[in-house]
Amino acid sequence: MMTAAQLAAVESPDEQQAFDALIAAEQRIEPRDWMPDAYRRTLIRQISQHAHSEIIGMQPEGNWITRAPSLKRKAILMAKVQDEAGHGLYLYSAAQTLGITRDEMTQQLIDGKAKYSSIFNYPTPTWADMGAIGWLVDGAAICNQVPLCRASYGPYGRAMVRICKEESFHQRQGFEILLTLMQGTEAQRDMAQDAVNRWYWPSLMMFGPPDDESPNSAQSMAWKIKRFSNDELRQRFVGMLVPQAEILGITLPDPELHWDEDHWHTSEIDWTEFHEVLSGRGPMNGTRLQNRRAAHEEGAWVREAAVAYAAKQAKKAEAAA
Ligand code: FAQ
Repeated sequence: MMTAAQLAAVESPDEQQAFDALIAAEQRIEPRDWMPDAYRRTLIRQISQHAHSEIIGMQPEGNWITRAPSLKRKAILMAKVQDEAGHGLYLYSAAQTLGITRDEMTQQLIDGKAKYSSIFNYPTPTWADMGAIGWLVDGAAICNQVPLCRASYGPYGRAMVRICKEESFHQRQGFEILLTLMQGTEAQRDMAQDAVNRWYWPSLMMFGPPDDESPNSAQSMAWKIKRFSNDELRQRFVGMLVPQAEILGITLPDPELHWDEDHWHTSEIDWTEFHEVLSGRGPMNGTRLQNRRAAHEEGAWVREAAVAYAAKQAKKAEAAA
């Protein structure tokens, strides 16, 4: 059986050749360009999942805005959560250039049909979780997303540039929260270590399944959407964490972790947990979706008002013309 890309090549050989040449020459594919259907579908899948992750990802930290330990911490956390909303919006806009509407994507999310990152299905019971999310979750996001700035699809790559700049601030603020706690009382140090113990393994799962179980990687790398494999990026992340953990005085919760000639040797990741979370059975999946649905329903009047306002403005403009 022919793959979707081969089928497209038979249907439109000239366009396929032009597309292949652009990819080979490290040029960007833009919305106006012809592209194989499978390339378009892959991008819609990845970009919309990424956008949903940013939007759902506001919840674990949003949970702490009213309880941040000082006015300064509250202002920083509010700005960070607001940045994540912005990332979601750029990414929805990038996906829209591929022919899907924002309404369709939102509907897929609230119907529970769309994936979003597994990491946002874990609870945030203590203030130290804000440090662990910034350090580990934003840290993993940077490792994964810096190469996406060179993704072959123009609107995605360009959106990633600003997103990555903001993510690096986020990572530093998380590191600084943990550093402050580690320089505090014994109870504060324990709280920081406990948060890292809980977030470390899920943050490694953010990079996706191992390479030999990643059905999308080979094609996405051939299309230069992904530049490195899931395992390569996971390795890079562990390498980044080790010296930073030392500075913090925090122990990464993996007794087997060590450098083994040319790679980081880690204990086996619990992929059963990963698949459970992806199937909707993580600790917070239900709550996250329920909150997103409620926000959508409660925001209906805003959307209606915006449509009514736009219609009124259009009528006015028509009357003036
Ligand atoms: N969670 O064949 P692969 C952030 C799915 S943003 C859930 O390897 P692919 C910022 C995958 O979709 C975090 N699902 O797939 C922030 C596929 O499902 P499908 C989000 C996962 O696409 C910080 C199936 O498994 N970042 O953190 C996960 O080649 C703090 C097979 O996997 C992005 O989305 C997972 N962890 O590689 C916000 C980055 N892993 O669709 C707030 C862009 C895999 O076939 C607070 N995305 N799956 O049914 C990517 O780089 C890629 O899509 C991967 C997965 C690497 C995530």
